[in-house]
Amino acid sequence: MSTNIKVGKLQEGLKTRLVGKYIFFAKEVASTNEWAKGLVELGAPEGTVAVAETQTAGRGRLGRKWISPKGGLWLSLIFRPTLKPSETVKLVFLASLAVAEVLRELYGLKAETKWPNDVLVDGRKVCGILSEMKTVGEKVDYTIIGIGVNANIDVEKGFPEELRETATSIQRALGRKIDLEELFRALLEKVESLYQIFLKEGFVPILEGWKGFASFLGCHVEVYGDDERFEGIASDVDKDGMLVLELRDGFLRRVFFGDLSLKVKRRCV
Ligand code: BT5
Repeated sequence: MSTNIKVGKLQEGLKTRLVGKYIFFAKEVASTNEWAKGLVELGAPEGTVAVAETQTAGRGRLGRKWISPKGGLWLSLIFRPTLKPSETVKLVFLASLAVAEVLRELYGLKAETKWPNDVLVDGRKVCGILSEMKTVGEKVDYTIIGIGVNANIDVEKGFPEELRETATSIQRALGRKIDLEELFRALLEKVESLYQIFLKEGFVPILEGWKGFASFLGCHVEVYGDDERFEGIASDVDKDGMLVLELRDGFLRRVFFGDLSLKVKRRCV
């Protein structure tokens, strides 16, 4: 079993046609999303994957930092479906669903999806997704989906203090390390099968699968960004990926999948 990434093993037995046909591996990069952008600009096709053992400038949304020590799975995927810019969020749901399903199937973890871009285990963030795109006119030229999974990370040693309460890792949840290449391959296979469903049947089956793991639905939540904050019952996520929030006065507010985050405040109904 390899608990560090061995480049020769990444593609061994990989059962995909598109996702991971070309895999670029580095021991260390600034950010795999940045790297993948460079690759696509050089002509890398859809399905190309960039994966690194560590990132020195891993990033989250709005330029936030993503802590990426050795032992994690830090990767970015290149997609080029025909989408409008507002639709690329659908690929974030697809990636979160893929991660949640793989964590359940491979390790029996009760992984949950949380709007907008997290996967949780034991109520803590085990994975974050970052989508970035290039548009040409009204169309998306390409989308990079960055996936960061805290796999073989000792949370006490590998993370700064402020993350130890809110973040977790597969290692922490299972009490053992896992085979990183096996996780990598399972994730690519899951992404490919969900992407085929998405291309054939659209977003509905992806969203339904994602909602099936979304335990925050029905809960009293707080939604917050840099300069806004509001509360309500998370009653649904709609077909555009917007959070439907029931406010105290009974009105429904649709919250765009943007730069906001969500915190569960109280028990769910
Ligand atoms: C995200 O942003 O959750 C998106 C993370 C995407 C990371 C992947 S790794 C491969 C690819 N290359 C990149 O450069 N990025 C992608 P956001 O929702 O903005 O959450 C960021 C916040 O999560 C930070 O401000 C921290 O509070 C917290 N955080 C940072 N590192 C973390 C980690 N490893 N695990 C859990 N939480 C973390």
